[in-house]
Amino acid sequence: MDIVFSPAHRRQHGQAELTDGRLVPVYEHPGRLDAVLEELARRGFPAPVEPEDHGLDPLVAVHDPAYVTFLQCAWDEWVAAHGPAHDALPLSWRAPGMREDREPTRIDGRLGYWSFDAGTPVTAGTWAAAYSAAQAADTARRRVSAGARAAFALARPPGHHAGSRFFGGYCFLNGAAISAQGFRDAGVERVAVLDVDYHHGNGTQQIFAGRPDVFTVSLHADPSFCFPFFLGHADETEGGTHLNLPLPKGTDWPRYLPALETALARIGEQEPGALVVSLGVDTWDGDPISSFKLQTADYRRMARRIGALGLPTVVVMEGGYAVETIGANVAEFLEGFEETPAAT
Ligand code: SP5
Ligand code: ZN
Repeated sequence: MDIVFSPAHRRQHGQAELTDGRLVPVYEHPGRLDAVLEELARRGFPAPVEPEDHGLDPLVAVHDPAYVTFLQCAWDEWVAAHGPAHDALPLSWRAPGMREDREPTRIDGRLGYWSFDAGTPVTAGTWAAAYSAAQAADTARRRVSAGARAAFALARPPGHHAGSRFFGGYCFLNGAAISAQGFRDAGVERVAVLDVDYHHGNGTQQIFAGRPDVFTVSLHADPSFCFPFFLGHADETEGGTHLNLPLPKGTDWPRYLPALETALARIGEQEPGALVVSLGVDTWDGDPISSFKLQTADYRRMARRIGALGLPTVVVMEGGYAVETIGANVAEFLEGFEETPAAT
């Protein structure tokens, strides 16, 4: 499997996020990807390739150009207002009854206008890193469009919480959505996105809501008790173009598998021409911010089933915060996928 990786991911290294009423060191940090890279090399995966640079076009195919411009400028605006010592974090958002049609001019207000949480620091390198991750997802998709069975965008910051007009949940640009839209623009009539990250893929759901050409599915911790809290319930079907499979605290493989089978059956019914997988391994038993109980060997089982669809597939890295096992969990997934043949 082709692996697309850019060292520019290291430029996103936030200082702190707001968790449990405290500022704590960020969970989403460069060491995550470096651990995956090391484990893949140890297991003999081919050396990764760097992303091609296709400019802003793949980004603005799924994100509002005004949002993309904001991301490019946010750090400089923050430094002009507050200096560079601390990361930029939003602290105020609009609620129902407040104005959505007036974008604030001051950076503090603009951060809230274009985001939905306080856990996603904007840093000096955020744009460079998020841009490289978006290009990695796009390059992986181009490899598959050119005939590869599958490709893996080993990229960060992750993307599935980022919507057409907002960042949050450690995400700025939605690589999975960029891949899916890329398949569409390359002529694939129907694309499916399968999101197996522990958290609901609210950005991906929002970007493709109501689009019969992109069927989106997310398996995740029930938003009744888990971030992102305000989307991801089973009754959100977006006119039949989306499926949410919320799962309870402590879900283990025997309880995860039936939901995965449901997701795969629904995807199969759509007869898509390509698949994008949002691969979060924060479903692992022992992840520091999650509650599921998947074991390392379960990722091989998961990937065998996903691969059995036989579809041209882009896998995009999302969450997974247990640095000691993130590499093994991803490697098991990729090896399991590679055991499956392409459909003929
Ligand atoms: C891509 C992805 O996985 N994003 C996840 C964003 C989750 N942000 C909220 C984290 C809340 C962490 N609470 C940890 C409690 C530990 N005591
Ligand atoms: Zn997650």
